Amino acid sequence: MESNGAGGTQLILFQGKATTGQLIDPGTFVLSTSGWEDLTLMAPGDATGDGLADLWARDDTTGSIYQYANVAGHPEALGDHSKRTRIRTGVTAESFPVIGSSGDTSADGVPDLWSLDSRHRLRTWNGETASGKVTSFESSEVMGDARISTHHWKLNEEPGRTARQRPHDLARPGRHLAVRNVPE
Ligand SMILES: [Ca+2]
Repeated sequence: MESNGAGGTQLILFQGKATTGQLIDPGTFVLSTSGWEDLTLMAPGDATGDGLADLWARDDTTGSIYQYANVAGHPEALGDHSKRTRIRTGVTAESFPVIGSSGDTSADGVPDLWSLDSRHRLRTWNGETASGKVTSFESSEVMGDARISTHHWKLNEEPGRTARQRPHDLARPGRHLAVRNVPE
């Protein structure tokens, strides 16, 4: 998304070039020349079952989330406001300041949505499909609270004891840390 030079915003596509790994091949496409103000863009991957990457956009004020379905050979469909479909309501920027999609995070093959809400909790919404296309989401689930650590070391135990926190909880799976309080 960038300024369109007339006080608005336009949507740009950077194409990847397989031989160099660079994102410009041979240039950029303007997919849509206006109407991208106040939208947060998300990349869910393929949300419509045709193998092409689609686009989601959240209207930060109303909280509606729209799906812009890609069309083979016509990437400008990703910027066509007239053909977008609304797949969620009520996810406003005020209540859900940070929002995004990392594709399918629930391992059912359907892309999902995540957010850090205004109370700093990580929430996810599992995508739901009709005829192979995302049309809605399940109710959100709270996955964690960014303000509270899930593990901590107890530093007030008696000397010579192993820490009560099992070491592998804090290390990578399969790695064991030999952590003991130092005897006096
Ligand atoms: Ca999913």
